[in-house]
Amino acid sequence: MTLQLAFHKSRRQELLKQIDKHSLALVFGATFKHKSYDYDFHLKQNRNFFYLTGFEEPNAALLLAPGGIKVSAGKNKFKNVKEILFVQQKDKSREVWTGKRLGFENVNKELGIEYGQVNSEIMNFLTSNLTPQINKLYINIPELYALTGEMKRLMVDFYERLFTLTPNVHLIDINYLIGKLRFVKTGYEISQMKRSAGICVTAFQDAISQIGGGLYEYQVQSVLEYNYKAYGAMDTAFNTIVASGNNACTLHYETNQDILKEGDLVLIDSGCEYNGYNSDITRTVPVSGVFTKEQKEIYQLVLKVQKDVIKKIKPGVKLSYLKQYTRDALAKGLIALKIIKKKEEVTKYYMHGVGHHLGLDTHDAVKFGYDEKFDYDILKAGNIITVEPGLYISKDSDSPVKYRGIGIRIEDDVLVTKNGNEILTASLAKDIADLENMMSS
Ligand SMILES: [Mn+2]
Repeated sequence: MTLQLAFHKSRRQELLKQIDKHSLALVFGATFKHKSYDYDFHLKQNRNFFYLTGFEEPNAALLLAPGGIKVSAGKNKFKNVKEILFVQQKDKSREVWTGKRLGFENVNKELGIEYGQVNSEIMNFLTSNLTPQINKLYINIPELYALTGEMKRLMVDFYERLFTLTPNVHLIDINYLIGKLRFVKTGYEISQMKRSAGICVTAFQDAISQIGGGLYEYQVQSVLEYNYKAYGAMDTAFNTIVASGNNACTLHYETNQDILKEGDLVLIDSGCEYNGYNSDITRTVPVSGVFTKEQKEIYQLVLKVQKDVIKKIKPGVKLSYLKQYTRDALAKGLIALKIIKKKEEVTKYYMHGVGHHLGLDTHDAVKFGYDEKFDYDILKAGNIITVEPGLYISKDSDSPVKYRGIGIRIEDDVLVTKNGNEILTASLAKDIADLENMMSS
């Protein structure tokens, strides 16, 4: 069994431990989403389903049964299994158009999942195994209601059955439990995240070294995304942001249609997805290759806060503390530069948190909260988070005129280790002198 398949198996085993013995758990994979006329968006496998299976085909579902399910094991023979993967029927004529299908016969051999069945059998299995002894049913409920195509048709009866089921069975959303597992990354996951971060760094180095006045924002984007693919990342982690000048003050600017102007800064926030795992980097650099005095002042403030926050990261530290620290430190700096008078005004120029968990999702779907009553506020070894303070002084703001139109964010990906942390994106320059060198060569 490959490292990756062993990882997915270990995740199923962990989840089986977390759910009630008298329960069934059903996790749906992704189905196609319509884009226009007769074509769909590129299929994005559901992240929780991927976490448990590594299987990339649409129209699949995983059934977990801690108490076991009796399945056929050849002529007049039966066995008990805890994992069944339902997959698309093999179909030679469809496969000519849409590619090879694994087929239920190959599920065990190819994925290491105990038992495979064709997806049209889901309702049969549910009906015969939802016995009176089963009192909990775990489902990824949002995905159940977002099903399309053949899976929707297969599950229509189930929607109606829920009316008569729910008085007897606790219906529980399983995404919460999987999110708990995803909070701490395994060794295998950390190795994938490092690879993803490495590709992202290489792409940024190439893009930054090509920046100059007259380029369009989308051309910078294309250098990044070319490199992602060229180095084996299958996808972008999210829509790439290349925001020059005042555009940087729109936090999720992603139209990328403007031209880079000498004298402006350009903020680049982008990431790739390598084998399912995401990186997320932001760098802000001068279009001309040299920072102006005012740009330097704001940049140094953001950079110092970013470095100080990273120094504080170790197990036991609260994310809410890091967020508060960032806000206070940026406020202090803005007061010193006479951009604000009172600490509370910092939210005019800094309106987001300091970071987020990162993994199979860019804003990783793990149990998460800045509220101190959540345990998940406390960082643990194996967490991977971003650290991304920023300041956005829009043209329309009432700051001193010389600072208007400056938007800066600096973001790195950080692994929490036993004794501190490791910056996965450390090899990408962020000090002013290093960036200016990189852009002049
Ligand atoms: Mn981010």
